[in-house]
Amino acid sequence: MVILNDTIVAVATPSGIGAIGLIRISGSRTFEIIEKLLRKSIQDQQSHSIVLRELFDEDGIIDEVLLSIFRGSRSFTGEDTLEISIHGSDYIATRLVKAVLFHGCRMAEPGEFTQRAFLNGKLDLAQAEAVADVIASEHKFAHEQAMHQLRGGYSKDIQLLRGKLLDFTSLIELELDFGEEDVEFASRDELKKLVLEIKNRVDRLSDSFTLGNALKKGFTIVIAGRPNAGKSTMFNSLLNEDRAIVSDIEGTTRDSIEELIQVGGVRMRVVDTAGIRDATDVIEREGINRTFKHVEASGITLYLFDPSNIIPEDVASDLSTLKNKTERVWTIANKMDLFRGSLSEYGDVKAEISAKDSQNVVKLFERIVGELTSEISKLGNEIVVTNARHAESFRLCSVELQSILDGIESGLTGDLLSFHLRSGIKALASITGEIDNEEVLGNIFSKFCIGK
Ligand SMILES: Nc1nc2c(ncn2[C@@H]2O[C@H](COP(=O)(O)OP(=O)(O)OP(=O)(O)O)[C@@H](O)[C@H]2O)c(=O)[nH]1
Ligand SMILES: [Mg+2]
Repeated sequence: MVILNDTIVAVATPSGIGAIGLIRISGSRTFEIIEKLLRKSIQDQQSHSIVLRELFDEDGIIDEVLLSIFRGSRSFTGEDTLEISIHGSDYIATRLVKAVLFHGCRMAEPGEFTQRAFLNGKLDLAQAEAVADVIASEHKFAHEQAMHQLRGGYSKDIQLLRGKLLDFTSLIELELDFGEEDVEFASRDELKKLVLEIKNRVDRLSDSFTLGNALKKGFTIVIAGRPNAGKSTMFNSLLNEDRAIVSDIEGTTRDSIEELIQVGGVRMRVVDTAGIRDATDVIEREGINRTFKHVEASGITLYLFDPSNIIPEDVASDLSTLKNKTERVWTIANKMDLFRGSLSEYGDVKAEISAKDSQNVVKLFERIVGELTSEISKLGNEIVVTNARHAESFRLCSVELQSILDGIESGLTGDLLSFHLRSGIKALASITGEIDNEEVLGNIFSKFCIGK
């Protein structure tokens, strides 16, 4: 339960030594409390101004600080706020926080500043969640999506769709008021058209989650294939370092190794694995088990083969094993510096590389990024869903919309249609913030950092 009457304080910068540290205070008593630490008042200072002041507690001076002043609703939280820039010392931060606590502040909960912004109507819930995503973003894709959502994202769309559904609900509920009389204010044909249109949009958003989430978290690419296919060589070439042991002995790699790379603004987790074969050695067999586990969890599995050393039938058999475990498998012919024959018997070979000379390796990864991003744009959304809570709400909404479509076909009564409409609306509304469950709200903000 959030108590908005309290005035809260938090250190917004990470602990340790830094050039500057930032302490935030928000709430109705902000200025009253800071006055207690000042010898020269800031009463006359306007909102959105910065002043240099000395702060004191009973032991004397705490620090020389800059006070950024935000009065009234024109602040991030929508209430009186001070941002105090101090010298970046944990000692000063702790002593200052102690002083304001003494005069009536309370320590902020994680995310409480943002939660206040939400409760005071400065942000909707999807935007508030985007704040956490912006802070957490470590690569271009995650950052772009988070910024987009922070600036409104699909919030406006949702309002619009909700409004349309609500209009129809009112009409249907009006019919119910007429009781016995057989009136139909809400044209079922038009309702069907509208619901179809909205369902289409909602489904596309919902579908974008699998890929959106994978891209946000770091898309996993697993390099698999028989021993000596050149997997570790490719892995090293990609990282530009001698990360994995390479040798011409079959079964060199036993344990999987993974590293993070960035290509075209997308972060990827690349995994080099133990070569697949019927191993007799216990440890090697365990390594191969791990290979399959990684394949199962992969975004894309790159199946590497050396055409000079494997017949097409064996490639086909490896591919069918892999495709039983994961959806996307790309076949890659390696050691093309040695091979002079034709690859036509090997099925759909996505790329021809020479890992040893780093030929076409980066290009292959750029192509992967290209395909992933074009898949996203094919979904036709400006923005993809990267938040699991939103994805679930879209899915629930879609289920209700389907019930309406089925209901229209089967001549479902108005009261039941209205029930499904209301449930669908509720699912949409929960994305932007109409949530009647305090626990859910608390849970969302508890994942934030303190001071945000
Ligand atoms: N000519 C040529 N040799 C390559 C190429 N890629 C890898 N090799 C050689 O093939 C041998 C096996 O390479 P690795 O990278 O260890 O193969 P691997 O697939 O990791 O093998 P395991 O770890 O045993 O599963 C090494 O001698 C590499 O130098 C290539 O593109 N061209
Ligand atoms: Mg290897």
